[in-house]
Amino acid sequence: MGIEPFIDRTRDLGGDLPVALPLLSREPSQPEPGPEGRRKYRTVWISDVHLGTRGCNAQMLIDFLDSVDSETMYLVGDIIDGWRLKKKFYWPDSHNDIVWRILKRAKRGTRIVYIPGNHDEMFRQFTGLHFGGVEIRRAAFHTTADGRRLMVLHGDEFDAVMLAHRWLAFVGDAAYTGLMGLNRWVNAVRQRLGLPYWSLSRMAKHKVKNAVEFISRYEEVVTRAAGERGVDGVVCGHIHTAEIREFDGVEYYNDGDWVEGCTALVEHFDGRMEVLHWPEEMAKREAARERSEAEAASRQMVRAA
Ligand SMILES: [Mn+2]
Repeated sequence: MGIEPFIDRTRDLGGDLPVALPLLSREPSQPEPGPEGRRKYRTVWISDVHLGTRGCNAQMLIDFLDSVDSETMYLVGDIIDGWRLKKKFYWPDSHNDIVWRILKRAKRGTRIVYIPGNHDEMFRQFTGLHFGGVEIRRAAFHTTADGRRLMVLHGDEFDAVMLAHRWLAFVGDAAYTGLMGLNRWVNAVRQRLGLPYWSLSRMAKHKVKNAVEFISRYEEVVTRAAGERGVDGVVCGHIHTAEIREFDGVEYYNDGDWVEGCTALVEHFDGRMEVLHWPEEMAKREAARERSEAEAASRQMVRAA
């Protein structure tokens, strides 16, 4: 089955903009450091941030945005969780800080393409429009530095095709919310103990056979559909599982999420693609800082002796 019927599907979504919009003009609560000294990539893809929910690891995403820059940035859906916001308003300053940083980035000249997902589908009605330098698209085509053509879409287009959507049923239900709560609690304790972030749900998913099968099937369905479309690969999000793989010569990229794994997909200036696991990047940076501090201390000791 091709992707076309899903992309061209239009729906009457009504006019319910998230209540969060008026907050965008506020200054950030955490001042943004200057863009100099950031790691620069040609392209960055992030998705499934779920702003407006407690599950969002906002602090880690702020750290990512303050450490990484790119020429183009794709927001691959489920950035703001409109479903949850409608039920219960939850919008801490850190979530505002993220929106502020993204808009600031657009102002500085980064090309930002926002492809709404199923949780922020209220933005799909604005497809083709620009807001504060952010382009809203239903899907996009990206050409890498080495000339590969990639189709970029959120990925919920395939929910209807995935007949055995056991994992998605799980994602939607209370068990998932409970697991996320446990994940937050475990990490609060770990942080107090000075331990790095660790994703409980990521481990759980790898242990549950059904989840593993679902993810693998999803990856294949999406990639085959993209292959029929004649592109070299596809970039999506939606299933909260970062991955780089290939099916019959067609590439599959998933940028993961900022609820569980805290990952981004990046394209280097030579076209090489990589998944950045931000908790690991933060731990590496912390270790390097400790090492240099220890070296400085030992140098001082030598000097004193
Ligand atoms: Mn989604």
